[in-house]
Formats: sequence, C-alpha cells, structure tokens
Amino acid sequence: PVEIFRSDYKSPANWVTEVTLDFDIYSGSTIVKSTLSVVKNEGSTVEKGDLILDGDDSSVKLKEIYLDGEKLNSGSDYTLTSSQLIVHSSCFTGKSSFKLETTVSIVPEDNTQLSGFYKSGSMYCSQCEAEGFRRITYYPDRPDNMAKFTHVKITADADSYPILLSNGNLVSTTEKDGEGRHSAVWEDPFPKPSYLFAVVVGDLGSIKDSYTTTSGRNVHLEIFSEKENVGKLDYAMESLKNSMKWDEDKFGLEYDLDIYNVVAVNDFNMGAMENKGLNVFNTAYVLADQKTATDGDFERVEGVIGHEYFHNWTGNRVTCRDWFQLTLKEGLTVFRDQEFSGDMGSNDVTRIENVKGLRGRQFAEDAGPMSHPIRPESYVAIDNFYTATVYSKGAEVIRMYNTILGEAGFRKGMDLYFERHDGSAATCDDFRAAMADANEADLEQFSRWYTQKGTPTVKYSSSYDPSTSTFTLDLSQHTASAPDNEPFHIPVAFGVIDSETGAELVESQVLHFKEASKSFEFKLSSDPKGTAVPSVMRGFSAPVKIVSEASPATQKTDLLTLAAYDTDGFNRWEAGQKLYTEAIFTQLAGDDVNLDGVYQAFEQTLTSPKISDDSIRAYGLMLPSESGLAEDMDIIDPIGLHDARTAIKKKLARKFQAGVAELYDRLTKEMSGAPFEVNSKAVGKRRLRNTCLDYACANKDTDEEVIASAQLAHKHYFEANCMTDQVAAMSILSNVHGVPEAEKLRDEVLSKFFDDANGDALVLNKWFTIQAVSSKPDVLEDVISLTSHPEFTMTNPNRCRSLIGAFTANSAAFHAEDGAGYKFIGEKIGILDAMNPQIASRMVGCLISFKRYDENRATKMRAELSKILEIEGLSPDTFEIVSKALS
Ligand code: B3K
Ligand code: ZN
Repeated sequence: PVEIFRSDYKSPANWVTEVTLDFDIYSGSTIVKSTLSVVKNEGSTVEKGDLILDGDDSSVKLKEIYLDGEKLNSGSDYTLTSSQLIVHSSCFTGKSSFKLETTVSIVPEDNTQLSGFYKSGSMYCSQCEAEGFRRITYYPDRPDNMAKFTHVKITADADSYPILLSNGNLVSTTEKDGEGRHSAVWEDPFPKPSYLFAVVVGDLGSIKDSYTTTSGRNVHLEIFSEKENVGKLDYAMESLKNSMKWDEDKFGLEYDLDIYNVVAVNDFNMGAMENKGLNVFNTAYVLADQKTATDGDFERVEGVIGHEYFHNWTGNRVTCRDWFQLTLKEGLTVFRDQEFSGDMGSNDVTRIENVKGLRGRQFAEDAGPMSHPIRPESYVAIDNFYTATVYSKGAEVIRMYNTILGEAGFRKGMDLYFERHDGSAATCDDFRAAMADANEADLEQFSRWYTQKGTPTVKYSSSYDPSTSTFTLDLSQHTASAPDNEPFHIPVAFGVIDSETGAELVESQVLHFKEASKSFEFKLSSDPKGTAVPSVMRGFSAPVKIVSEASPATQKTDLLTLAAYDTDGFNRWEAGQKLYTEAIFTQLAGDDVNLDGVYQAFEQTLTSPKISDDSIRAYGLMLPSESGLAEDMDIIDPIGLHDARTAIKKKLARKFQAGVAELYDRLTKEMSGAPFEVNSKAVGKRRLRNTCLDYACANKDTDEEVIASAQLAHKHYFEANCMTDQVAAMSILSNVHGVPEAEKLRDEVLSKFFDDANGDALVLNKWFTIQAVSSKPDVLEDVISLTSHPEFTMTNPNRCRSLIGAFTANSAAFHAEDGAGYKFIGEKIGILDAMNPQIASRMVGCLISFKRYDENRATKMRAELSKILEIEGLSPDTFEIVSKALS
C-alpha cells in the first residue's frame, strides 16, 4: 500500500473540461462509454505531460480507446496498470485540446464494496466519493479536476427500471424500444469533480414537492425510495424545504438548479452523499415515521438532509483541491447542519448533543493511534479519514472562527470565500485567508488547529482580591498526547457568577488565549455577595478538555453555583455532568462517595420551575456516557466504569424514587391522548418521560423489584404510541436476566417487536442493536446466535453495524476479560474485509486503542490485530488502520 502526502500535491499536466457518458445497463454487465475533452494545464507543476486517468482494474475492464477518432495501441500509445491508464503525451503533442474516447465494462452486480456503480436490492446506484468514479470508468479521479458533464445517457430495461436518474437537468427521454429498453439523457451545467457524479436506476416510488427560491427559481423537489417506503418520506421533504430556506436566510445562499432529487438506498456505506442535484441517502437517514423512527432518527434525518443540501455550496460549488482538504467541506458543512438543527429546535439541546458526541468519539480517536489533525498530512486509504476528527472537530474549528469573529464577521468571511472561490477547488488555507481578510483579523496562530493533532487540556484557577476588586483567571494549555504542540489560539467564552445571588459579575465575553499560560484580570464594579465563580468555556467554545485546579471542595461548590445560576445553558448542564463524573470516579476508586452535591444538583434539575425545556431537564438528569467518562481515564477499566456508573444511577434512583415516579405519572397523563408530533416540545416530553422510566426501572435490588421494573417497562411498551417509547421500554427490558418472571416479559416484548416490524429493515436493525448492547452477562452468546438469524446478513452495512458494530459499543461486554469479545470481532473483520473494506476498516477501530487498556486486555487486542494483519489480500483500508495501531 502506498502512502500519499499532503506536501506532494501537484496540479496535473492536463485537465478534463467536458465529459459525456453513456451507461448501457444489462443484467450482469454494464458498458460505460466516455468522451473526455482534454486541454493542457498551463499551470501544471508536473514534468511529464502524459494524461493520467485513474481506473481500478478489479472493477473496470478496458474494451476500446480512441484519441480524436484514432485507435490507440497498448504499450506504444498508452500504459495500463492496476490503478491507472496513462496516455502518453506523444499521442497528443502539438494539440491544444483533444478528445479521448473509452469503452469499459463493469459488473455492478458483483460490487460488494458499495463504491462505484453497484446494485442495491432491485436498484442500481453509485457512490463515487472519495475514489469510486475510478471503479466506473477511466478518469482523472481527483477533486481539483472540475468538468462539465454535458451529456449522461442511461439505457436500461424499461419495465424493470422505469426511473433513470443522474445529476443536473433532464434533457430527453426515449420510449421503450423493440428490445424493451429505454433511455434518458441528463446534463449538469455546473462543472464538478468526479466524486459528485451519480446515477440511479430502478423501479422507484417518490414524493414530489416544490420550492421557490428568493430570486424566484422554482425548484422541483423529489424524493425516491423503494415503493413500500414512500409513506416515510414526508419528514425528509419538510426538512429539505427548511434547509433551503435556512441557507437563504442565514447565508444568502440559494439553490442553483431546477431539480433537486434525493434517493433512499438500502445498501450504503455511510450516511448520505451530496452528489450535485441527486443526493443518495442511506435509508436510515431519510425514512422516518411515527411507527418506525425514534426521535433520534427524526433528528438525524433533519440533520443529514440539511447537511447534504448545505454541501451544494460548501463542497459542490466550492470543492476541495485535494482530499487532505476534506475538512474544508466537511467541518464547515457539519457546522452549518448543527446550526440549522439548533435553529429548528433548541440551540442548547443541539449543542449538548453535539458535544456529547464529540467527547465520546472524537476525543477517543485523538487519544489513540489514528490521532490526526483535522487536515491530515498523509493517508493510505482516504476513506479512512472520514473521521470524527475531520467532521466533528473540524466543525468545532469552524465554530471557533464564528466565536472569534462574531456571527457578522463570520458571514463576511463566508461571503468573501464564495466571492473568491465559487466554481473552483480550494484549500483550508484559502478559507482561513477569506475569514482573516474579510475581518482584517490575524488568524496566523489559528492555523495550528489544522496542523496539530490531539485534544488540548486547558487548566484554570481563579482568585479574587477584594482590596483592588480584581478577579484573576489563570489559564494554561497543554496537549498530553502531543506534547510538542505549540500553543493554540483558544477562544475562551467566559463569565463570572456570584454564588450568592447568581448575578453575572463579569459580562460574558470571549478571551483570546494564545500562550502556554496566561492570567486575565477583571475589575468588578462591586464585591460579590458570595464568592465569584468563573464560568469557563461557555457553550464549549473550543474542543478541549477543561480542568479546574481549585480544591475539590471549592470545585464542588463552584459547580453547584454554576448548575443553579450560570446564564450559559451549556455550562449549567456541564456543571451537573461534572458533579456526576466526580461521583462516578470516586465510586470507581472504591472511596466513600459523598453524594450531597450530586443529590442537590439532581433534585434541582428534577424540580426546578426555572427549567422550561424538558429536553434540557432530561439531559441534566442523565449521567455522562461510559464512552465520555472513559476519556477521563488514563487506563480504561470498562467493567469497573460500567459498574460504578450503574451504582451511582441506582443511588439516584433510590433517593428520588418518589419524585421520579411523580414526574413520570404527570407526563404520562399530560401526554395521553395527545396526537403524535415531532417538535422540540413533544420530543422533550418523551425524552424526559423516558429518562424517568429509566430511573424508575433502575431500582432492582430484589427479585420483586426486578419484576416490578419489568412490569413498568412492559406497560410502557404496550401503551406506547411511537417508536421512541417502544425503544425506551425495550432497551430496559433487554437487560433483564436471571428472574424468570421478568424474563418472560422481556421475551414477550422482544418477539412482539420483531413481529410488528414485519420485515421493515430499519426497525429490525433496532431489534438487533438493542440486544447487542444489553447488559446481560451472556450478551455475547446472544449476539453470536443472532448472527445466524435468518434476518442477519453481513452484506448490508446497516444490518452489520446494527449487530456487530453495536456490540463493540457495548464496552463492558466487548472488553470482557477473557477476550471472547475481541476474538468474535476479529473473525468478523476478516470476513468483512474481503467483502467491503470500508466497513471492515471502520469496525477495526474498536481494537486499536489497546494502549488505553490494562496489559491483559491490551495483549489480547493486539493478538487479534496481528491475526488480521496476516490475512492474505487484506485491503489497504484495514491495513492502514491496523498497521498504524501496531507500529
Ligand atoms: N461526503 C459524504 C461522505 C463520503 C464518504 C466516502 N467514504 C457524506 C457527507 O459527508 O456528506
Ligand atoms: Zn458531508
């Protein structure tokens, strides 16, 4: 496998400026003809003038090749390798431009990698990002080559494949001919890189709508799916229209074609794909209705529909010069979708959810062997770098521009970015320059966020001097996993709260922390009535770990002040989480836990009339996740952590049994008979009621209590009017073991759920997942037997993730001391790698952070990795991850 370096970028010798493609689809073979208009790139920095076309010869078979009508000969005119077709410059010396025609054949039916052109169920579809187009035909498959796809013709059997789609506008169609075939021709007026090309062919149903842009363009909107799923597309359509409106209002960005098509596909490696005018979606991120989707699913549909739509400007109109710049489009677009979701619902709730996600996944990645800056310096398989770092931390970096420059300054930067780069391929430095120039800001040091990896820790302490009325905040920064890092430019959103009155003693502001350590001083207008408590990193203003250096006692009182009074919603929540965290770690250490502070915070959250948003109340009651907590441990003790967290949860459940039950009952009454709705109010109620259910069912010290809990969850399940409530109840029941009477209820619900799913793929995924994440001691046995279930298959990525992937997230079980979890996963990765390297290399991530575990576990994890590395024909994708981990 070859490692590619960012520093090696060179502009190619030739550009393809225009493309025509002809897809002739037959069962078992598709013929692709292409005509490329090629011109010399005057600005090229490569020495040889050969035309380099990428092509994966495991997929593409070259049949014919002509240059300006002349047939070319292998060897003298061109060289074919396993990954390239090199047309020698001698074939076109003296020509200022020429046309290259190729004919290749591909077999989409055999494409199990789901990259390139493949079959999913009864439909054909494509996935070209990052490097899938080279599995369709020979082409300069690099994002800086933007070309007009002027004529894309698709021909297929008319009865089996009535729908023929590609990017842009439909130019013409033909009726069924004598052989039963028909065709369609598409044209995309916007130049684009090959990774944004798409073609979809099938017998699909759809819903249609339209949207008129501010400047009056009437856009036809259509969302396609398998016919049986057409009833689940409405929420996606609403979300699409909301996205279009939001981008106009927020960034002045309008849609630019007359058609916007979205297709839902069952077999898909990732979430969705932003192909110009023809988004292709994993069904999991587009189908949603009351009976089959949880509130979380609805939220993801809205977010991903928004994300792919926003890519039309940030990604498609302005694309990436090379794949090292991936965060240029992904970080920015994630930031945009987060802001959109916040504006559609609640900003505080969205922020809390996003930060939980970042801490659980990205922090872990940055502490392991795959740690990389948001703009990596090298890669073997670019698909391995569609990471939490590039996406989520990338979005945090964009958010920091917004924090540093202010919303209006950020908008000015965006406007200048589009003014400069619309219609071209840009770099992260171009983006930073636009932000700096539009605001006359110095963002030199800020560039370190692009070059340095690791999660910085910011430590703080504070003091107040009444003689001078001066409040001092001392900050220091350090990155343990990357100790050589130069200091980052960290925007620290900050305020000071009076512990007695809750008054804000220092107005909320952004501090620019650029040194290894620095003190900031503030004059208070009057002495605080209580103590002056710093509220640091409000709204999580930078992707760092924040640590107080105050004494444990002071920390506790400070956190109670912030939990009660902080004017920043995020930090109010955060204060409670820190109190819980401290209690869980004390419990884990086997020390006496004084839960007074925790009880106070929990009670306040449970009862305070000041909390108007039920989601905020729910999130305030929930303990931090095991994955988030793990990031605060040097050596992770997965079972100890699970047990300690469970113990604290039980103590809270016991202490607040009455209060929780009362709130649960009140919400049950309030909600009964109300129509099902998906909006922040309704979602908040469900979230809070299900959180109460979880606590109410946590009292399980005796068999009687286990049975009572199971009965409550069972009742909750059978009274549920939506998937969210069913999943909440079934998740609790799935943990039941050892008490036959309760097990009966568990089994009844699990089989009812399965039967009611009636084969619905996304619902069945939930059925698999809930069993895979169970805390039952024999969960691995269950998982192993589920791999033989008739509904289980490794070839569908969603199904595979729903069972195998979900099990790896069941930390206590996956990390069982005997290593059985590792062995199980190791074997599955071997099988998966031969089928679908992208999915396999993603899955192997669960084994690579062995240095974070004790010697016994680390040895066993390493052993599985070594076995994987020995697999003959291991994909470059999996090789890259495993070899990095073992090196
Ligand atoms: N751009 C695609 C991701 C493609 C992943 C290729 N392995 C989805 C997105 O971020 O919108
Ligand atoms: Zn994206």
